[in-house]
Formats: sequence, structure tokens, C-alpha cells
Amino acid sequence: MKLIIAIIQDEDATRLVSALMNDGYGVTKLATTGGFLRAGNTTLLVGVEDERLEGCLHLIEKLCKARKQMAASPMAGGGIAGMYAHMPIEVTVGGATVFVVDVDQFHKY
Ligand code: 2BA
Ligand code: 2BA
Repeated sequence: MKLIIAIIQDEDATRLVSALMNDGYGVTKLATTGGFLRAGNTTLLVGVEDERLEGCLHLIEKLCKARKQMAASPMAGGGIAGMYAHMPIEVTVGGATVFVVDVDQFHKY
């Protein structure tokens, strides 16, 4: 068994959770915050049998879109005499950041 930890954008979460549930995957949705943008995102935990892993990853890849967002410069609050402190930069977020980890044990009590 694997545990998929997928960090996705809020805008994609509803559709992806519905699609995963329709295909019979178990899903837990967490409201999370990205460290860089300090904005809300969504983390999904999906415990899957090994043979269903690829199908789940395929759905995540299909339904999560990359988007451009403006962010405050990483130099905000620092930099030489604050010269660049408010310079916005464009970053491309997602589609999805996905970690797949081996599950040592799985219990339901
Ligand atoms: P955030 O940390 O808010 O990052 C949002 C986007 O900002 C990132 O998109 C990336 O394009 C950009 N970014 C992040 N750190 C940067 C930096 N130091 N300099 C310039 N640009 C930077 P994604 O890479 O698609 O990541 C989306 C979200 O996934 C992240 O939100 C974070 O919540 C999560 N994430 C990404 N990599 C991770 C990792 N290695 N471990 C844990 N969470 C991660
Ligand atoms: P929920 O997804 O809200 O599911 C609540 C309960 O509804 C489940 O209890 C199960 O009895 C039932 N249920 C879920 N999906 C169903 C379906 N497709 N058809 C019929 N009944 C269904 P539990 O199995 O004890 O799960 C409790 C919570 O644990 C779940 O809440 C979910 O948040 C999490 N979870 C369970 N299995 C998971 C997995 N494989 N991966 C990630 N999270 C899981």
C-alpha cells in the first residue's frame, strides 16, 4: 500500500476529490498553507493499494492545472536598503506536488 500526499490548488480540489471518490479511492482533504506564497492550498491524503497507484496519479495529473500567481519578492523585508522590497514576481504554481510513500502498516479501529 502507498500513501499519496498531493498538494494542489484549492480551485482544483472539489473536482479532484469527486473524481477520486467516483473511482473508489479513499480520500482525506486538509486545508493547508504554502510556505512561499503564504496562501491557502489543499493537501490530499490518499491511501491506495499498489495496483491502483498509477490510476490515482493519472487523475491528479489530469485534473490539476498549473496557474500563474503574483507574489511579493522573496527580498521583501530585506534587500539593500529595501530597494526591491515591494517588487512583485510571477510564479507558476502546481498543477500538483505529489509525494508517494510506502505504508508500513494500515489499521482501521
Ligand atoms: P508555496 O510554498 O506557496 O509555493 C507556491 C509556488 O511558488 C511554487 O509552486 C513555486 O512555483 C513558487 N516558489 C516556491 N518557493 C519558491 C522560492 N523559494 N523562490 C521562487 N519561487 C518559489 P509549486 O512548486 O507548484 O508548489 C506549490 C505548493 O506545493 C507550495 O506552495 C507548497 O505548499 C507545496 N510544496 C512544493 N514543494 C514542496 C516540498 N518540497 N515540500 C512540501 N511542500 C511543497
Ligand atoms: P469519509 O471519506 O468522509 O468517509 C466516511 C465513511 O463513509 C467511511 O468511514 C466509510 O464507512 C464510508 N464511505 C467512504 N467512502 C465510501 C463509499 N465510496 N461508499 C460507501 N461508503 C463509503 P471510514 O472508512 O472509517 O473512513 C473515515 C475517514 O477516513 C474518511 O472519511 C476519510 O477521511 C479517511 N479515509 C478512509 N480511508 C482512506 C484512505 N484510503 N485514504 C485516505 N483517507 C481515508
